[in-house]
Amino acid sequence: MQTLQHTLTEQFIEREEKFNAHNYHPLPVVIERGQGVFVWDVEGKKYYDFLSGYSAINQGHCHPKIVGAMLEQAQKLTLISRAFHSNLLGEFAEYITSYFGYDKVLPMNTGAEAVETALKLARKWAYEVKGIPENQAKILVCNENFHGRTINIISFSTDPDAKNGFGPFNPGYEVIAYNDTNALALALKDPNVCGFLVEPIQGEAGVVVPDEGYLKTCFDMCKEANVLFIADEIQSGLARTGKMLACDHENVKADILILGKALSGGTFPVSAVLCNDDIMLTIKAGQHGSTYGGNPMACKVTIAALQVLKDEQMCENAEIVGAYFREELRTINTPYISLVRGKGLLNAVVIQHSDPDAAWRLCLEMKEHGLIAKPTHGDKIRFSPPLMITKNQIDECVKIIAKSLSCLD
Ligand code: IF1
Repeated sequence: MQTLQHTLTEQFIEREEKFNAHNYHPLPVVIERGQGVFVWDVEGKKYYDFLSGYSAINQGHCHPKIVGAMLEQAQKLTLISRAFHSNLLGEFAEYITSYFGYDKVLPMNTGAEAVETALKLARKWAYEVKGIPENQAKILVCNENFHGRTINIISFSTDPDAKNGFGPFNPGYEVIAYNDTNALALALKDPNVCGFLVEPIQGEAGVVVPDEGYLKTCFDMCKEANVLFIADEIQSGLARTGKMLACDHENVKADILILGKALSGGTFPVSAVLCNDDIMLTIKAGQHGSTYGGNPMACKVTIAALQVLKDEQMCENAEIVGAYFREELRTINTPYISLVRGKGLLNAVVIQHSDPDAAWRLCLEMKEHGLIAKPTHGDKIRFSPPLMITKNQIDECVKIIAKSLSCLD
């Protein structure tokens, strides 16, 4: 019978593939419910979620305080647009600016939109404050970056999959090597450079942690050159790496801070750009915006999501449990893990095997044992569970990972 009748999972996947674009290659698991560190598939099987919606679910699935804030506001007012004021935008703006220590915030929705906003701010600042000649501003970015998927952002991507076939591309960017202060020093010689956009830890590249001191040195060099240090903390921020921001590990306060993902605890798209008045006030009425940016639900949900990070000490837990997790991973006796790296609960392992599909096969096997994770760049697997995961749960997860590795024998 099983050969004729499709499983429930197969039915869901078939329908999705028939009607939805094929712009992803997901693991064959169909999730219908989540709570905290766990999700359940349509067959009722329970899993540890080791992707956390690419770090949007730092606070865990369906956090009652975040969902509660959303439901309460959804029954009152969802959207009014920025054509009018809402009673919540000021409260949100005061809360988030004092939380991160900036004069102003500009709310958007997706991460890519927030990155675009930061780039626009840097250019406006270049012309109005720094005095760069019109249309000459240049922004430095890093090799192997990931900042989103708009045509402008992929214009400076170095990933052929993300970029190829979508030209023509936008000018105004220069790609330099990541984790290389000499490359930055050289590029900063151009007086038309106005900004340096950087991920404190490169996520998509496979959780690449730069050398200690890199961010601080870059920041100081940017200051010296009167260039804005722009931190994309969309993935690395909001307690993920054991500090509220990954830049906090080096006491760097970015000139422009970009946040997204976990800002809404995975409920719906909320992003934001923070900076001081000398930069933010270069954008005037009518020069930038978004229909949903700063909507009342986003305001309420974001305050709740940020509050949960502090109330539940998620930085501390990510730091302690993350270090424990890497230690335990390194004790696994296997020839197939060549490297364990990361910070806090943003981690990855590099799989070493003659089969180029080994990381994918391992993810399939872990799924069978109740843990879902996804390979990136072929041979790396990202391990980034929700931030309230406990040491006991980590013990169980490390057992699952260790047991699953035998599928590669
Ligand atoms: C996809 C990665 C994660 C980001 C940083 C901006 C954005 C992202 C540092 C854009 C988004 C996501 C998007 C998702 C895969 C993904 C990802 F593997 F590509 F790198 F998280 F690890 N800056 N990252 O990581 O935010 O517009 O998506 O809200 O595009 O497939 P967005």
